[in-house]
Amino acid sequence: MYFQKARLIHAELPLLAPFKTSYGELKSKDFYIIELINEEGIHGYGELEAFPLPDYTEETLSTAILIIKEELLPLIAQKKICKPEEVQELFSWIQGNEMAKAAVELAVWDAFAKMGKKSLAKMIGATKESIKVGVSIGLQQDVETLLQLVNQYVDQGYERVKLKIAPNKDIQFVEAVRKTFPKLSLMADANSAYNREDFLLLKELDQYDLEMIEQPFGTKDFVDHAWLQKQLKTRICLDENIRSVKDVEQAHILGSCRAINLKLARVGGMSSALKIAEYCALNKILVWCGGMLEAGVGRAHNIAIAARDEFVFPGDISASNRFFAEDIVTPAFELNQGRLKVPTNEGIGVTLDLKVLKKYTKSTEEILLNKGWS
Ligand code: OSB
Ligand code: MG
Repeated sequence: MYFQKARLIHAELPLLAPFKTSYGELKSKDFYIIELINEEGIHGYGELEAFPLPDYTEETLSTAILIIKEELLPLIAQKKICKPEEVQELFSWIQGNEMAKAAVELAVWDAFAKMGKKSLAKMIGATKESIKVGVSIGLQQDVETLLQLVNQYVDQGYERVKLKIAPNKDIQFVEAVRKTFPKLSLMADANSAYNREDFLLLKELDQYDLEMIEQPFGTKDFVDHAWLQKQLKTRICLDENIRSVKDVEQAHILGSCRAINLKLARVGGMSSALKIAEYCALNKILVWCGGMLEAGVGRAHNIAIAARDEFVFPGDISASNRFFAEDIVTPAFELNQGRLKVPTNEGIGVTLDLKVLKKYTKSTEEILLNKGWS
């Protein structure tokens, strides 16, 4: 496959409510859609999921779009691509920049699935027709507001609830939710807000029958997480630490965690994610699909991988209306008895809703890629 043109669509969707974590707050979802068009006129789509600030990981929207324009698209432009697995190799000399790589690589996967007239889910070996999903709830002002929200999401059918926690917004909040919902599948995500000195507090969380505690320590703290995991009965789940299958191997050998939040964007795309899912299944690490407040294109990619057999635990893949008044794809993703349907149409299985997209588009840039193929 030769790609002839790329289109970079910069859009910003307002969030229905601000999303607050231990490191900051988002009021809107600012993102790019990377559209690649091949010689047969097939369009592949990827979503650039980096955030505006380098607070979740090092990348930002501006650094990622720069890497895409200056490094990744020229690599794509120079080469006939015979299968999507080649892209990871093609990009491998570039250190880091996983979200930039993923946005382009996932567009290539979509194009290949469409060329083969298969859904992306089928193409990557997924078998499920629908997937169980959970919801991630940001930090709230007070316990009452949080309880109301949990109640609302449980009523809507979400089977698993993740609470963001941060110093002084932890035990009290987790305890209240656990008391009110004794049977709920519940977990907490700290986004690196703690360190070894918070041991007693983290040990206290051990009593609330949580599914897991996600990323309590720093984004490079494999040893500290291993130290903590040995002293907790609750699973530790790593998110920010994991950028590749090598990181998962390191975590496994050190005993840093018993679960992995797998995000396509954070690990550089589908090829890397598939390796991680397989490694986790083989080594009995619970692997599940995380989220980045994605718009519809990113959400569609998440659903495809979450439809594989390794993913038994509900992902952070809520319906489009959990975050947005309207989504940029059609059909939008709807919750049905705690599940989302896995699209069966070709590729990601949804198409851009151009009317909605246009309303939220800030700029569009077209880049010609046919500059001498080899
Ligand atoms: O840590 O998983 C996280 C959102 C933005 C950045 C990091 C995280 C999250 C979430 C939301 O938890 C997951 C979702 O998209 O539903
Ligand atoms: Mg997380």
